[in-house]
This record gives sequence, C-alpha cells and structure tokens, in this order.
Amino acid sequence: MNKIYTHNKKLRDWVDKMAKLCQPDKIVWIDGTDEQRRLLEREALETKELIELDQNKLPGCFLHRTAFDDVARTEHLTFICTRRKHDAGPNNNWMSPGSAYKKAREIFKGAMAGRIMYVIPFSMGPVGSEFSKIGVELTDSRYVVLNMMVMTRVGTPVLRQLEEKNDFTKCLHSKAQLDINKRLILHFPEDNTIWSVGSGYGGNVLLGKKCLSLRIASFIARKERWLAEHMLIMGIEEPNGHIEYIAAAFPSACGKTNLAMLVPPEGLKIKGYRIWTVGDDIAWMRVDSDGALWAINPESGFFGVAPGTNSKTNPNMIDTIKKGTIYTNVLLKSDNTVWWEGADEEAPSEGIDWQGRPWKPGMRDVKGNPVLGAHPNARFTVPIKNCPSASFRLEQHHGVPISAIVFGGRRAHVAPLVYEAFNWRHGVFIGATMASERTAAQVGEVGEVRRDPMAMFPFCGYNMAHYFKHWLNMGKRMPKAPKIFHVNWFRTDERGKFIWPGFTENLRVLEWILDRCNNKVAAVKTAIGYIPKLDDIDMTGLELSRDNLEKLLEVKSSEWFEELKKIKKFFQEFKKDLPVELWEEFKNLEKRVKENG
Ligand code: OXD
Ligand code: MN
Repeated sequence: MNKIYTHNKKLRDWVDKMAKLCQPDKIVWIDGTDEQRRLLEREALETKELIELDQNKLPGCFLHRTAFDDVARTEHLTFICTRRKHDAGPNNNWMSPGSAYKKAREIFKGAMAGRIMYVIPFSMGPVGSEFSKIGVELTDSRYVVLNMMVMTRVGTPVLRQLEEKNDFTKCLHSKAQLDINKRLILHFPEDNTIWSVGSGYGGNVLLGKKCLSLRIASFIARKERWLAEHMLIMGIEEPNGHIEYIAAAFPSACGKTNLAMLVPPEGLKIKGYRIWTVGDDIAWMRVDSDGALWAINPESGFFGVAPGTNSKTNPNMIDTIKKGTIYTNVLLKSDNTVWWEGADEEAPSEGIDWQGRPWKPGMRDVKGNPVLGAHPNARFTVPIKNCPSASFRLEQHHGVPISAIVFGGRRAHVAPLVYEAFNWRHGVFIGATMASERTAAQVGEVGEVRRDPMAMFPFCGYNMAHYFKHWLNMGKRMPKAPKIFHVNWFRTDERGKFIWPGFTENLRVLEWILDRCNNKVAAVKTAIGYIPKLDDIDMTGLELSRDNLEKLLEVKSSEWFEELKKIKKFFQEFKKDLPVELWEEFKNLEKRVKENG
C-alpha cells in the first residue's frame, strides 16, 4: 500500500473492508499529480490497456479498446436499490438493497486478485465549493483512473476536504471478468453508495458521471432542494459584452455537445456574439441568495461521441481533441492517428478497427452489413480547459446565473422550432412531456416516439413522479425563476428533409430566447405556448424562405390531439403519484387545442 493521505476513519475503514472483499494485490492512492498520471500511462501502455498515438500530431493522446460487448451504458443491468420499490418508481429497474449487495458481493469476491486497487478521491464541482460533492472511487482499472483524472478533480486537495467532512459517495468498481452475464450497475441512494461490476465502458464505470452526478445527486438534490440535471450550460456573450447563461436538456443524439460550444454563424458574427462553454452534459442548479437559479457543471471534462464530430458539426471540439485526449473504440490509422465515420477526412485506405481487426473501407460482414471502422458510440475523453470556448467561470464556486431553461427533442412533426412556456408550472409540464424519435443509431423501430422527461428518464435516481413534484416546488422557491422554452431542430418537410439547417444556425433561436428573457420582443400566443413573430428571428445571411420559417413555427391542432393521447398514456404510468398540477396542465392544453380547432 502506498502512503495513506487521510485521517478520515470512515474512509480508511471502508477502503479496508472493500479490499478484504475484492482481494487486490496492492492499494494505490491517487494523488492527482502529473507525475502519477504519467506513471499510470506508462504502465497502461505496457499492459496494452492503452495504445500510444503519434505524439507529434496528437500530443498526450492515447487509444483504448473495450470488449466488443461492453460499448455502451447497459440500462437493463442498471438498478436503483431503495428499501421500498415504490421510491425507485416505474422509471427504474429496482432491486432490494439486501439482494443487490448479496448478488454483487459474489461477483466482487476476489475480483481484484492479481490487480491493483486504486483509491480515487474526487470532487464533482470546484474543490471546496458548497455546490460540490465528494466521491471516492475504488477501481481495478487504470483506464478508469486516467479518465477520472480528466472528468473530475481528483487527488490530495479532495482528501484535504475530507479531513473536515465525512460525507462522500462510496463508489466501488471492478472490471471483474468483463462478463456481461455478471455485470451490475447498482445505486444505493439511501447509503450514498454505488457498486459497478463487470464493465469497462465509461458510462458504467466513471462513477462520478451518470451514477453520482445524476442518479445519486438527483436523489440528494430533492432532499437538499436543488436540481441535478442532464443539461448543458452555455454562456452567450451579447454584442455589448454582457453574458447570459442558459441550461438545456436534450435526449441522446440531439446535439447537446455541439450546441454547448457552437461557433456563431457568419450572418450573426458581425453582431459580435461569442459562446462560452460551461458544460455539455450535467448541470447542478441551486437557488442562491439573490432568488435566481445558479448552475455549475460538476464535471471537468467531456466524454463525447466521436462519430459525426467534424469541423462542420463542431469546429471547437475538433480543436479540443488534438491533445491530452483518451480515444475509445475509434479506428487506428497506419500513421498512428485516429479516424471515425463522419470525420473531416475521407476514410483511410486501411486501418485497425475498434475491435483491433484489420479494416478497409467498403468491408462487409457475413450478413452483408458494412463493417464500421469506429464503433457508433466511440468516445473521446478530454479536459474542458482544452476547449477554445471554455468558460472562464468554470472554477467559480457559485457557478453562473441561469436566464433560460431549454428543453428539446427530435421530432419530425408536432413540436415547432421554438416555443416558450406561459409560466414555470407550464414549463415543468413541457419538460415532463418531452419526447424524441428513435434514430437509426438506436435499437428499435426508427421514428418511434419515446418520452424522456427533462432528458432524465435513464438518470433519475428515484420515482419520476416525485421528481416532477420537486420541479414544481423549486419554482415556488425562486423569486427570479428562469423562463422555460422548448426547441426542435429536427422538423422535416413533405419529403422528409430537415427544414432548419441546425448546428451553428441554432444561435438565431437562442438569440430570440434571450430577447424574450430580457423583455425585448413580444410573441404570438398559441395553444402550446408563445412562439416568435417571424420578423423577430434574425435571418441575416441565412437562406430560408419565409414559407419555410412559417412551416417551422406552425402549431397543428390535429397533431397535438394525437400528442395529447400519447401524453395521457405516459402520465397514467405514474398512477396516483403524478402531481395533480400536471394533470391540470394537461387539461388546460387539451382545452386550448380544442378551442383552436
Ligand atoms: C451520455 C449519454 O453518454 O447521455 O452522455 O448517454
Ligand atoms: Mn448525457
């Protein structure tokens, strides 16, 4: 065992107990220094957990490959283990804490034999901020340690915090045999504990991310009266130098990361807009003493999807991932750089695919399907500070004040380009009824509408009906509540083509949102909320006919009647727990749509 840096008895006892269970050969405490990181990198190269990329072209960059059946979050193996099933709600898989610990203990038993157990003290949020939470992850994976060093603040400064407080999330992870049949991602919110075993994929094993910062944090946030949300946070610097911040929730595959760091379109550049990226995935938001909602991004890195990332979709990210990046499951080129489907360059003439096999473009498998060079969920892990648009307020303890909350989904029809809620309660209804259509990248029927309230369906660590109530209550505690909006970049025309160009042009919609927050423009009242007057969206430099803009903003009663039926069915799943306020909002919407004919 290397030197123990803590006097915290609770922490030392827990590490001892877990070591007895997992039987590692050695325990190493992570101090967070560059020296220790470099040592871990060297060891990971020796064990082939990492492959070194060309250090001239991609300094500090490495490649990692996961097992072929360990490439994404395994939601069916993810459980919320509360004493009462009802507290986990219909939105979660549930196991009793007793049987979950028992089942997992069998897999953890001796799982680290022949391996090192690393102890990673980490802070979600700036170290020492009242907004922040501390976790300690025990893991037998160097890849996990190196990723946690990017995604969170780790090491001695965090341990120092633990000298004063005893409150930390106990996170235990072992790769064990990487056997999908012995894989479990268990959350014990009542014990502030996470156990993850049998996986090496980021979303299952970087326990500070989805497991702590969303599932466990959402549970804590309800008790402590704040919000832990699956949201990006971005600052929009206006031409006069004033910066306003928005938080936005979108289900997977809707471009959250791209939006968080967009580069203003040519036509708007002349106005002098500038974007500041605070976060691309998670927001923790509290009501501060000024009565407004303030947010931090608890993470310090991006864990982004590589395929489709290029200079058109996300130029800032292309700059960000040129150094200090851990790539996972991308294609390795013969010059020791990387490639993925949807990258800037054409496919290379040959390479090694994400499973480590020789690859050439155009290859097909036995069923005749194209063989991909990179896995569709291939990732990069990179510090936020690498990003050219990284906010200068990332380490500020109170975070940033939020002017607008934006919900969104991928809808070919129904939802207009943008609309504004009438008030907080109506906004919560809009968030609670959010939905997105399945894309070809997901298993299941393409186009099928899936409800994903606040984009939190897979991440809410307790009964979602209680979560809705918590959102409603938060509005009552905020004299200066942000306005709530809904956007949809994905409306299609009769031929199924996207009408709105999206990406960088989305700033035009955000500009209108901020104008509404600052009472600069009026709006048109419709059955579903306020929509922009056509002339209030700045279209300078964008070729889009007025006709098409009208189509983007159209609210069709026939489509909303159908939508209401689906919402009703969804709400009924929560039975008596669904807050009456949301049923009232439902009835109000139904009435307004009827009145519109
Ligand atoms: C993610 C996700 O990985 O939402 O961020 O799935
Ligand atoms: Mn996410």
